[in-house]
Amino acid sequence: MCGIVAYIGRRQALPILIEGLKRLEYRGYDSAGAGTLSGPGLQVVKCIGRVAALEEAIERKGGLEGSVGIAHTRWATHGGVTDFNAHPHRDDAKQGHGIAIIHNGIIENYAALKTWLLEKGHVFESETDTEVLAHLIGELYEGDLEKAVQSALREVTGAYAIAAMCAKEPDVLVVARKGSPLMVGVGNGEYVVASDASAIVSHTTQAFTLADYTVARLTRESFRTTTVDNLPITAEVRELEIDLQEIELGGYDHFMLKEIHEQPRALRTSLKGRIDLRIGDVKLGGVGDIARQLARARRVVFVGQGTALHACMVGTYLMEELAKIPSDFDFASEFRYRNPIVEEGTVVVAVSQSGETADTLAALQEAKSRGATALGIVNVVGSSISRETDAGVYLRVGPEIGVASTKAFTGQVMVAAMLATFIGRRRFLSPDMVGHLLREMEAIPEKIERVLALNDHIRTATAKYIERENWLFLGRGVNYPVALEGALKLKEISYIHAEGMPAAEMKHGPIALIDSGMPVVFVATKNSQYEKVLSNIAEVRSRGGHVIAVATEGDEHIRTVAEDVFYVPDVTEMLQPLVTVVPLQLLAYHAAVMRGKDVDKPRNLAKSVTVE
Ligand code: UD2
Ligand code: GLU
Ligand code: MG
Repeated sequence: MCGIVAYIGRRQALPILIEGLKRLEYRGYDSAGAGTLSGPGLQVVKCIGRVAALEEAIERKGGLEGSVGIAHTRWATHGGVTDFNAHPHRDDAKQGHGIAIIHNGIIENYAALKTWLLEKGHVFESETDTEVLAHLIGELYEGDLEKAVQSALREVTGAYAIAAMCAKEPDVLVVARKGSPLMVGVGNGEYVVASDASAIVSHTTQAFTLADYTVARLTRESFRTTTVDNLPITAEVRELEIDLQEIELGGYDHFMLKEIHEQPRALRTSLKGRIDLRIGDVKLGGVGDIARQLARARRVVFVGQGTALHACMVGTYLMEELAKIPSDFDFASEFRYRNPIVEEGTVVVAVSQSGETADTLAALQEAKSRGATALGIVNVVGSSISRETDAGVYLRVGPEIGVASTKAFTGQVMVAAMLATFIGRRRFLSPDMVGHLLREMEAIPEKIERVLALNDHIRTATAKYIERENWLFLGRGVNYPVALEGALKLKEISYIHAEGMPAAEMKHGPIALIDSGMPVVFVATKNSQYEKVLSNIAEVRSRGGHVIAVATEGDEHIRTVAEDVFYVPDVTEMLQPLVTVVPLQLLAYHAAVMRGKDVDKPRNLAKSVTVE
């Protein structure tokens, strides 16, 4: 991480690079830089801060000329956030060949390589692993950039997406990847390379994704792809499926707000063609071929991180309740390193919006190597996780730009619900029960629309507590992950301290935190645990906490015990997270806006976490 844009063509590169970086801004970063090749040779400008700061720095230097260029947003892993550590990095300022590279990812063996290069007399300007790779390419350069990149990458372990250019070969751009995402847009006499499609679609909708260990050599006229061992491989150019409207704000103040409001439409698209009320069944093209294998599964393990982990947790409730298969969830980062037990009949489901989450990808690979059936619940088509899985189901919720995940969460829960119903139908669920579930699923988008209508009410209620630095979010059963998600949303964008937990757990310690006026958010909808939640509410009230409740429409009693109530339509218990999470998304959004925070680009966070 975090963002790469590169261009070779007949136009001036700079405006295309800057526009691309802005499209990738949502991924989160701490510094930015750009370089171009032109008459005077290689020029590089880089600095910490926003892309806007980079634009100013470039202006001060009198611009960047040339129709070949590379640009980068950095999310520092090796070396602090400084101008020197920003990319592009050069092979060697004094004795180099005029090579410059940008890199996303981590070169794990950079220290050994650096020692070797230092012995050869190389002088480094930064503390990054990336500069080591730049010098290595320079060291191995014998007049052919493509060959030098291939040779260097054969020496490297870790993850990378890179773009490289060389003043001695002003009409060539070389890009490569292993582990970190990279895509090449194929235009007319030009190529636009980027970490994801959002920086490409305004130029061309034809593109190919690089497979791991692939190097692409691009000139204005043509391209070729090879492995790092220089074996030719074919790249499949296909039509990109996103349109520009999906990645623009369209009148909303922030992508997060736009994406919260997109949920009804996104879920309709996700459901489309996948549920069949007529025959009472779910049709999941992505897992049709292994339906029998899934029906015989002995255990399902969901793995993910962050918001996706919360969707995993809901997934276990759904899978046990609807498919009656013992299910667990785990942080992918924990699963992969704890020598996980994978037995005959274990299905591992990797959940990730981007499909690039490094820990989730690695957990999946670990599970596969131990014989698990690997499924993916992923948004980005063609992403690393979707390619590593045996089968899976795409969310189809459209690109998610806001760093705080919203529509991907509801998309993941909806897909998990469809998957559990699909498997359940092949085990114990009768067509009638399935029919009931499918009608409930179909009604969800309209119910979310009703929750969205509460926007102003939620803003007003949030304003009352905006000075508060500590919040609790409590829920039970299938709404317990929703409490965790509500707390995560609040902390990640407003930097308010919030904790989520099962409502009953409060008594085992956290209740000590409750003092007069502390906001405590309960998911208190009508379901099998409603009465229990009411008791927990009473416990909070008697200690002076302010109760904010997400409750079922028509529940008048709740008004007598909660300061603020956000009413959501009645939904069958197992699907409640799809509506109960929405008021909590809006609450977090308004809290962040009121506190003057940068909602779409929260500090220290990245959209797609491609490092461990
Ligand atoms: C597929 C097409 C859709 C339409 C439809 C017609 C794609 C992406 N989708 O949708 O455009 O033509 O068929 O029936 O072309 N997969 C994984 N891992 C994952 C996610 C998906 O392996 O994490 C595989 C999945 O097993 C399937 C393919 O990707 O082979 C497409 O998955 P999907 O969920 O889009 O499938 P479907 O049938 O809804
Ligand atoms: N590891 C490199 C660095 O720290 C690249 C980080 C990134 O992917 O932005 O500079
Ligand atoms: Mg996240």
